[in-house]
Amino acid sequence: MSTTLEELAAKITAGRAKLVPGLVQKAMDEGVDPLVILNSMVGVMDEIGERFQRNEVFVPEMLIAAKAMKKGMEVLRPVLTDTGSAGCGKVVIGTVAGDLHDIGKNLVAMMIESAGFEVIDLGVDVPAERFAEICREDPEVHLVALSSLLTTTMPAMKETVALLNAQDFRPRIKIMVGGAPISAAFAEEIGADAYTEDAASAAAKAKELVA
Ligand code: B1M
Repeated sequence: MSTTLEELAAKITAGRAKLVPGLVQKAMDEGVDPLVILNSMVGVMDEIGERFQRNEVFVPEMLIAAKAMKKGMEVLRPVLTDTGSAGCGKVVIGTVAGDLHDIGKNLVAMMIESAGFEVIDLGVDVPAERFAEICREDPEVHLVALSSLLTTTMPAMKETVALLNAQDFRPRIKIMVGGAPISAAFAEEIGADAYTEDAASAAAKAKELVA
């Protein structure tokens, strides 16, 4: 008999979005740690990415699985972001221009929020100037968090950091970057202040940067 997590993985893979929230809730009711549930769902996306690379699934399958995972994250969100406070200041987050991936960015936003920040989420495919505009308009923004999942959008991340680095407000903000193709070396090369590998370390780094 399959466990709830196995059933959850199967439903995400099949893109059965309506069934996913109930299974996430069931796993929680059975006492499974929410972080274990989250990691299990992330593992499903990794598996789908590998199958995509082997031409075993295509964009529509990736898309429906992503939608199903997002439904599951809605159930986990209140559990993972239980502080509700905004004592650490404001963070602007977004996926850079040309890039539509938002699951990782949403996770980073959730973790940063639960670390006590107010998060302004600009969404996906965000032009460089939009990040600059928000920082210019809101003096309470002290951190900009940029996500990129595609090697082809790494140049957009570079352009965004370059634009932010050229602004008068630059001394007031820190810039943090991340996403699967990003590395600490790339972050340094483009003039960002920090790189982190995952959502949990992004939240810890955010606190460190604005302390
Ligand atoms: Co796309 N896709 N995709 N995709 N997709 C990848 C990224 C890919 C690796 C798949 C593969 O080939 N194995 C590949 C990129 C290859 C490359 O560039 N090297 C790829 C491709 C090629 C594409 C298209 C070009 C496909 C096509 O059209 N031919 C296309 C591009 C569209 C575009 O953006 N312009 C495309 C489209 C899509 C969908 C729209 C169908 C869908 C996204 C839906 C959505 O996000 N709403 C999708 C999906 C789902 C994936 C995979 C399967 C899963 C991504 C995901 O959500 N992972 C992905 C394969 C994979 O990642 N294994 C793939 C789970 C998520 C929790 O992890 O986002 O890595 P991740 O986030 C992590 C860390 O990276 C980090 O923390 C997060 C959590 O711990 N992190 C940060 C992320 N941002 C951070 C910021 C930080 C710090 C850490 O600080 C600010």
